[in-house]
Amino acid sequence: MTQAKDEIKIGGLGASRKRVEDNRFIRGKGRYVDDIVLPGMLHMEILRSPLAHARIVSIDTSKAWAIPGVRLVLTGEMMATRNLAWMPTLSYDTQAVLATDKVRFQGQEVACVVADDPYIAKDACEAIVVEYEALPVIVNPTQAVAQGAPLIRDDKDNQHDNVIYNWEVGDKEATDRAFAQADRVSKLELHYPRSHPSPIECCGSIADFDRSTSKLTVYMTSQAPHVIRAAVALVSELPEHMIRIISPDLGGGFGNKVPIYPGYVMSILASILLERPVKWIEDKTGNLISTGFARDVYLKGELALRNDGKILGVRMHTDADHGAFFSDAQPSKFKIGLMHSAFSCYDIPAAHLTAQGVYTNKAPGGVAYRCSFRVTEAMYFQERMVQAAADDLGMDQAEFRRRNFVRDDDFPHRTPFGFLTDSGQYGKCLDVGLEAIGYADFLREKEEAKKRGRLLGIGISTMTEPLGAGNSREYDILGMKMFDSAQLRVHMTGKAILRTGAKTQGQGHETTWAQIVAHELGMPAEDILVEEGDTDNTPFGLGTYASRSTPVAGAAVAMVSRKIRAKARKIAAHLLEVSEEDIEWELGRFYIRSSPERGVSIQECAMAAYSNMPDGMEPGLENVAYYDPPNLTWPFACYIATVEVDPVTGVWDVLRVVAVDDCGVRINPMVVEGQIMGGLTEAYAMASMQFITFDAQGNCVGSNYMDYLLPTAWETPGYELHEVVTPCPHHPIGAKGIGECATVGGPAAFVNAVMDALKGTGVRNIDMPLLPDRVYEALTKRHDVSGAPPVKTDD
Ligand code: MCN
Ligand code: CUM
Repeated sequence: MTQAKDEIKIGGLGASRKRVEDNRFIRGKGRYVDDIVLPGMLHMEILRSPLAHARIVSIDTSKAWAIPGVRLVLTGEMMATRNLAWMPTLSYDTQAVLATDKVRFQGQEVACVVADDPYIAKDACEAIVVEYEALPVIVNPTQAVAQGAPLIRDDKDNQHDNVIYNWEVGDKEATDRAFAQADRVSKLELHYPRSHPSPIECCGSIADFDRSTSKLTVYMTSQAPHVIRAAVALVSELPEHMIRIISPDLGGGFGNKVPIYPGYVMSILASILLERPVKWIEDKTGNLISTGFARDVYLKGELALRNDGKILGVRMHTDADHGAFFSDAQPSKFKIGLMHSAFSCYDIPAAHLTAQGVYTNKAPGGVAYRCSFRVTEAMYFQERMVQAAADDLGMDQAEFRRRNFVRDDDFPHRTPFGFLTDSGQYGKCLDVGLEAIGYADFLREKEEAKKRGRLLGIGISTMTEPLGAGNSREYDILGMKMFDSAQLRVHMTGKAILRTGAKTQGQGHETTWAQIVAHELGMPAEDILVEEGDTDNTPFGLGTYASRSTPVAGAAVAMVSRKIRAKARKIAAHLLEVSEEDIEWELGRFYIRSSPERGVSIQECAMAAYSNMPDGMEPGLENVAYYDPPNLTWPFACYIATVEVDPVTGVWDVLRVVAVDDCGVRINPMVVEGQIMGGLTEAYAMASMQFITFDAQGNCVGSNYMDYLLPTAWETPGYELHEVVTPCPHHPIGAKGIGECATVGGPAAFVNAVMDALKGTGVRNIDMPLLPDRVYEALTKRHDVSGAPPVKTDD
């Protein structure tokens, strides 16, 4: 007799199953792009521009060609003969693969060398002589739109200034009316500085074109291999079925590995020209100065307030610095990503957002780094504005939020900018957080401390964020609709292989997807192998970013499992010799309703699918599901930090951090907690120490880990995690995304805490990172401190 399975024991939903991928990672057995060595493989290195804006007068490659072991030297001029000097970006712009006319940012790709080993290639790059004629440099949006500003994109026919777009959303008239009725208006100006995902593994690719089969195989650090395959097919004129993109193990992505970079394109062309595999591995500085920047957005925000604390309306204007090419990977419709998800957790009658995007002489970027398309900026701006408004009204931070929250019985709720949120318990999350931090006690302690000259502060950040694009009606990238997929093949002996269109970079999909199958089919999670990242062997999907894997691919995993179960039910009826209607399901087992002791396990059904199927049934137990979600998922988070600021030095220490996350049903609580802790650490890093900016000449300050700091265990504060569960009403297992919540909501908690400590000094804002000298300047000079470039440098 078979028995229903204990879900936690078999590693199903809610089991804190150890991550199966860690078996190989902690043994040093991960297989990353750079671990792959192909016969006859050559190595590519890139020569980058030292200047931020300059005309290229000449490039002399003769000395490089003369170095023994050099196989190919590519310049923009040579790329142009193949129509590949420029490539399309994921935001309908163009980006130089190798510069032809001008260089437009420091670190831009100017030439590349392919050689027998990477050292020869590097030496040969240094032997290339480039003559530049320097041009005036633009490093911020104000300079970009100033009278007489040099035109950065003179390569584009209809581009007469440095503006990329003007975009707006919301109801201007209604918002104007709300402001006219307001008792007071609270204003704030902020800059969310550039930051960088800086995964441990940089970007890289190995292109392997085989002339005999006409097949192009590319091993690539990509979070979205299927999108890359389609893009390569469209640009290269190679047929799509002859392109195979393989993303092996990734040493973190964090958004850095979504876009298409020139290095990938050059390695592909080099392999086609040389008919040899060509490997390109970016170095750390190359990674930091040229790929995958995030943020760099300015905000002018206004809240229309009633004296009782009700927010009547919100106005936001953002200026986004996109660098020299508009290369954001984001849904086509939304020029400033999902910035308009701001204020979604608050019940605000009217809102209007305008956005302008500009070119500057900086590396392209914007949307990357745990952001779900600019949601990171949206929530930072939101929560800084909310704190400033509460202070302006003289109201308690927590009470002001509570008064404006969307209530539990108000769902579905239309947000001020038009999204539809469907579930949440915002007040409860806040209560859990306040209770955990001991809010009232801390406020008393703070007042006491103040009398003795100590500056304590508490910062709250509450937000709901949209994770998991699509639906496909509204979300597409370059016309590719956003949905995802899963394919499940159950073998004869009841073991299975699951493949999805997503691509894990460290999030643990190999562990958690198997748990969804275990939940749906009652097979032990350890019997399910999960594979992702090889476009030849996985169903089409849009990849992993915007925390879309659980909301979309994860849903597809549940749906394909249900298809398998439906077929297994027919087989069970056949085995039990009853009609299908008489069959009941419990975890891992079908049984006869009228005699529950007579049943068959899912494994027995699997065996029968290959050995004893009913007459007329197609053999095998295999299926695929494509999933187009009806809506985004809307997790909620409440992060609270307490700090102490040293008034003598401006140094601030984190005392405690409390996090309350509601990501719906948790597949693997341990993995979720890992996501939250990692995200909070990134939030703390951005708030406190990460500094990547530019001087007036466009030199990137922060191009190495001496200047751009990653927090170690030593600096990282401890976190106290709490959970609230509001299942997602439309997701098959009730899950919402979690991968970015803490990075998105975290920064405002830290900054708000420091600003709270400075309350009463008249300082409204210090831009991130809150370096001690900035805090000190604000404290002593009693003015706001901006972190916008250009920074002063010593020379
Ligand atoms: N999960 C869960 N229960 C939920 C939600 C999620 O158990 N209710 C699990 C999932 O099964 C998955 C993990 O948590 O194993 C993250 O799931 P999800 O929120 O769906 O996010 P994605 O898998 O789509 O990951 C993307 C997200 C993004 S966009 C960035 S950026 C980021 C992040 O994940 N990059 C990361 N977290 C990262 N973590 C690591 N280690 N490395 C990165 O590069
Ligand atoms: Cu925008 S970083 Mo994640 O979405 O890959």
